[in-house]
This record gives sequence, C-alpha cells and structure tokens, in this order.
Amino acid sequence: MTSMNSNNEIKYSFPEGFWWGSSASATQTEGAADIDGKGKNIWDHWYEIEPNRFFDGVGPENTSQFYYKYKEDIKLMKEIGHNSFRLSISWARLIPNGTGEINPKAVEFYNRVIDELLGNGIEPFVNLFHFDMPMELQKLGGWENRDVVDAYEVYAKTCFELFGDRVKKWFTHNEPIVPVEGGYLYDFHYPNEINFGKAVQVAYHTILSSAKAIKVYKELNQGGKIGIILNLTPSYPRSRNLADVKASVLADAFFNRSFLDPSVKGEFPEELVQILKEEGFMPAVENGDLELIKDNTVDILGVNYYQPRRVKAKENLPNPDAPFMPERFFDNYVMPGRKMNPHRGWEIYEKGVYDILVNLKDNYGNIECFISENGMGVEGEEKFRDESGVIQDDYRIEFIREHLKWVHKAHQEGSNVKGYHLWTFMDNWSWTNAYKNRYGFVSVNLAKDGERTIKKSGQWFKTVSEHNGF
Ligand code: BGP
Repeated sequence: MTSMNSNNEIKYSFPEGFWWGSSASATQTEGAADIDGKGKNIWDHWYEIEPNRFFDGVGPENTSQFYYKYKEDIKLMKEIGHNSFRLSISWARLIPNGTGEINPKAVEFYNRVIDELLGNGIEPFVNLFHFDMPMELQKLGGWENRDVVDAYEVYAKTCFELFGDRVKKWFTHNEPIVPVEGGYLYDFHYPNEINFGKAVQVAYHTILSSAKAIKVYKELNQGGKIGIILNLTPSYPRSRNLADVKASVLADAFFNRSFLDPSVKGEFPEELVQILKEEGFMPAVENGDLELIKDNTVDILGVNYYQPRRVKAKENLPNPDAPFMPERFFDNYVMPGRKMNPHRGWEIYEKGVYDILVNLKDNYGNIECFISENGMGVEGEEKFRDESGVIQDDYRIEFIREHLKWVHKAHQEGSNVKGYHLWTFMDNWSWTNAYKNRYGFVSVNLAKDGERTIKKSGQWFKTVSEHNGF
C-alpha cells in the first residue's frame, strides 16, 4: 500500500483526533445562484457584464451543484475518511440584500447540510466570507464602506444564532488579502480597481469586521472556537544580501503580517504602518477601533499554503508616475532549478508549510492552527482518467504526502497544528479560472451532469485518515 513503508508500519503518525478533510466555498460549489431567493453577489454581477473574463466563459450560476447534491457529496466525504469539512455560507443566499430580511430557504439549506455532516460524523468548519460580497453592498462600495462592516457584524451574528448550536468552529474570513489584491491592486476580482488607498481601507475594514464578529461570538457564549483563514505564503529572499532580505521583510509585511499580526496579536506591523504614514495612505480609523482589534483576536488560525513567494531587491528605481504598489519595495524572483507543478505553473516547495508552522510557534504564541488549504491544481486532468473511470492522480498523492511529512516534523517539534484539509473536496469553479484547474479528491464531470468519481488520491486519503498517518 502506498501509504505505508515496506514493513507496513506507520512512519508518520499524527496525534489522536487530527482533523482530516477538505475545504470548499459556497460560490465555488453550490450552484443554484439565481433561485430560491438568493441575492446576487459580485461574481454573479461581474459574470453578467464581462463573461469573457472567465475561463471558457463559464460563470458561477451552476457550480458543481452542491445545493442539490450535498447528500451524495457528504456520503463521499465519509467514504474517503473525512472527519471534518470546511464550507462557507453565502451571505447573499442567507441575506439577499446583504442587510435586512433573512431567506428562509437558505436557512433550511444550511441546516440540512450541517445536520447531514454531523449525522455522518463530519465536523462542519464554517467560514463566513469567501470572496463573495453581496452585490447590493458592493453598490455601496463593499469593504470600502464602513456601513458594510456593520452589515457584516449583523450577518455574522445571524449565522451564530441560527447555526451555532451545532457549529463549533467558525472562521470570519478566508484569505482576506485576496479581495484586496484582486479588487483593488491587480484586477482579478470585481470591482477591478487599481487604487492603493482604497486597498488599504478595504483591508482595514476587513480586519475590523473580523474583530467585531469575534466579539459578538464571544458574547454569545456558545462554547466553540472562532478564527480566521490566511494564506501565509512565506516570502523568501533571493540571497542573504541585506537588500534582498529587506525586500522579503517588506513583502512579508504587506502580504502576510498585514492580516496575521492584527488577527493573532491585535496589532499592526510597524514596518507597514511606517510606509503607510510616509506615503500618505493611512486608512480612516475611528475611536475605539484599535482597542477592539486588540481585544478580539482569534482562537484558532487556518493556514492556506500553495507555493512560496520569492523576492529580491528592486532591479530598477520605481517609476515615480506609476500607481503606488507594494512592488515599489521588491521584485518577484524566479529561482533557478525550482520544482514545479507543470499542470498549474506554480512552484512546489514542501518545506514552506513547515516554515509557516515554526514561525507561528516561535513568533505567534504557538496559536492553535491547522492546514486549511493546500493542494495541487491540474489543468486538463481528464487525460489521467483510466479505463475504469478513475483519475490516476499519483502526482497529487505525492504532493500531499510530501507536505504532510513537513507538517509531521513541525508537530514533532512542538507546533500546535491540529489538522490537514486539502483544497478541495471535489473539482470546483475557481473564480476567473472557472473549471480550468482541478483540485479535488473527487472529479466532477461537467459533460455528465456533474457526475462524481473518487480519484486515486481520495482512496489513498481514506487509508491515511483511517491509520491517522502513513
Ligand atoms: C485559493 C482560494 C480558493 C481556490 C484556490 C485555487 O487561493 O482560497 O478559493 O480558488 O486558491 O485557485 P486556482 O483555481 O486559481 O488555481
């Protein structure tokens, strides 16, 4: 068996109760985007006005049909050894206008999903926001507007009150830096602006919203845990030359510590604050905000890790007329000889996951954490399907196994890491990339009404979960 060494022994054994599972998000899996009272979110809207921005012109209307097939899907989760699964609630499904009336059909749906998971011995980890701002709130400026922070607080409280009797792991945001980057710096999320000042305000309001949701959750005393999920891509310098090291420290401050420090320590990285002050980009902060952020930090941290970021000192002086960007302080660096996932064009650097966990142990109070996303996207994965219909994804098994070895080592050295969730359970719709890159343990055949088939990696994962190691 691939999961064991030649003596059939478990070489990498994980602590009792380790969370084995996967993660997903509402907009990427539910489908049913326009029925049963769901309001539009920014993805529905953007697709309506610019379908050409989406791979193969495929939009979010009917993604993977989890809304209809959740029973079948949860059965498959159980079959491949899941004891936990992360999903997100669609804000625009639950509260179609973002504020105001609750959609009873959505309450029914999420109740059924939560109960079905629990009934199958799978703990639901529920995330409140995965890139999907309700359109009615985006019309007001989305996270640029402080009223949206208040609307989010009400939405979060509604979710805790409706589902918190059964859901004991909550997350306020998934990769909150991504809507900042996509929507306000690099043009891959709606509203497609390039405006550093707005990016900072959006980031600040997102952090504030997270602290407010944490406060509300604690006040309700439901006995669970609440955290945030961050993509903590480490920034490695090209060399030990001071200029390269400085470039990596600043890249880290912009892309990791911007959310990590306020979420875990309740404070902002000094280097970043200094740059914002010097360049005139400090966000609007109200009295009491900083205390609120300080007092309401996370209990638990989800870590998403796909690939490292490598940087070097700038080769050229920045153009003073160009819009202000974080890249004013570093250049991206392509390391010669790096290991690649050729099917996605991303570097594979397994030790990165260990470096993140050690950093959390040494510099963030060894906060309780888990790997909330890690995974291997493969374009054109159908070509790996054999005659029996199973995708032979040995490359994914190797990818997961090699990362897990480093997670195991970090745990041996004292990291407070509690689980591993793959991105993702089944192939899903991934924003502008739509169904281009496949990540699932389970394949979804779009030509056959979304037919599900467990991949070889799903079968392998079952043995890992059963043995709590490999
Ligand atoms: C992560 C997101 C996921 C998913 C994944 C794969 O950053 O949290 O939502 O989209 O990336 O992305 P892609 O399909 O672009 O390879």
